[in-house]
Amino acid sequence: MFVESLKCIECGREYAPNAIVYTCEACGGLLDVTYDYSRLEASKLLEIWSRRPLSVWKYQELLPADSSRKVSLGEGGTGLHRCSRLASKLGVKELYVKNEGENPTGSFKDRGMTIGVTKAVELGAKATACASTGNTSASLAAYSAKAGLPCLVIVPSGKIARGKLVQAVAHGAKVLAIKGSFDDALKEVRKLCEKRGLYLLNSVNPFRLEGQKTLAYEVCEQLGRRVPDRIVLPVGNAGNISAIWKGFKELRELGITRETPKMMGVQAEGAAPFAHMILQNLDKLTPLDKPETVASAIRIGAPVNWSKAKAAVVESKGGVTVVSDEEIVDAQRELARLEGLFVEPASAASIAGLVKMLEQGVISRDETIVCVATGHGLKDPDIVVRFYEEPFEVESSRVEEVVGRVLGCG
Ligand code: AN7
Repeated sequence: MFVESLKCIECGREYAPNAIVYTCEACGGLLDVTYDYSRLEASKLLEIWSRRPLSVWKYQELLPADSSRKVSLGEGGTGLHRCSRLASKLGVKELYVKNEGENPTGSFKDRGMTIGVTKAVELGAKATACASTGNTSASLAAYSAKAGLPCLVIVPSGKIARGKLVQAVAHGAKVLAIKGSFDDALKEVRKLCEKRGLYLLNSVNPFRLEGQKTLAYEVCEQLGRRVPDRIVLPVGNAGNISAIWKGFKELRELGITRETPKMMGVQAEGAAPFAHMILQNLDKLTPLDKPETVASAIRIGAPVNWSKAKAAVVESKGGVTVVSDEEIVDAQRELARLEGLFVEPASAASIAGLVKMLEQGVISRDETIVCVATGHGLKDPDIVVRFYEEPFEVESSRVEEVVGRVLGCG
């Protein structure tokens, strides 16, 4: 492994890579995993990688966990789908969707959890824990089961999608539903982890984000060692945008690519503290007390990774936008019906955000654009039932007549 340390992004203090520490003990800043890139040679890496299938662990030289002990369910290697029908509707030249719903538990979280839970095993953790808007808990529950570790998840009561809750229960996690928001749940679980020695696997855990950065390597490879002009993705706790940006920066640092994409974050109207900070050019994030959106995965008022994500947007010369719930559901339906990709509402925010930024002239139509669809549509079936049209109920004797009337093909 080529890991050097865990380094505070605020004050620069360093910690040993095997320390159980989530934020800087001196200043409270977020930690980043650092590597000795000088010992890595691009041509050698490319040669080794060319012999391995597309997956998170393909890139083990740039990961902080021991691949010989990996806790894996076959994560990563998701499709990068060229979306020609949607592109022509939007008048865009080259549009792709990276479909993270193809991961083992149906979201991008699996990229992080395979590394995070492998690390938990390496560090001798007795149990894992997280707070969650749904997908983190589903993923952590599955990887903890695979590792044989007990898992505790705390979710905001009544506020997470059914499919996700069902996954956490199915994999045997202890699920506590607290009265409060995701942000309240995260506060509680952080305290518990400090006191009881549970291993925390929210995205404040620097190891988890290392797994998530592999999306950048995959996109580059799937485009034939090309870098897109833009990456568009939903922002909740702001870990994923930070992780993916790191991945692209590393490829440039290693001399594998020359360019980096502009990172474009999308938030929902009722839960947009990060977007507002960027749009108003503020130095600090002001948390939102009661976030609300149909996209329950990103119903987050106090994104813990805001400072990393701010750097991602600023350094990449990217941007942010805000979309309404209606725009999110419309985008979800469009993607499902034009491209055969059924994604959950938070993921559809990336498409809704693209539409908005094209209208605003922030993104131009001749760019190569990758939207990240972070989770599978089946995670949240209730949204479809609520917002889409009902199926027709009909007596069997009247099927032909009704089909003729409804479909106009009688
Ligand atoms: C589908 O599961 O925070 O900006 O606790 O499930 O990295 O937080 C989920 C987040 C986007 C936002 N899309 O990513 C959780 C949780 C989907 C998500 C996000 C989430 P970050």
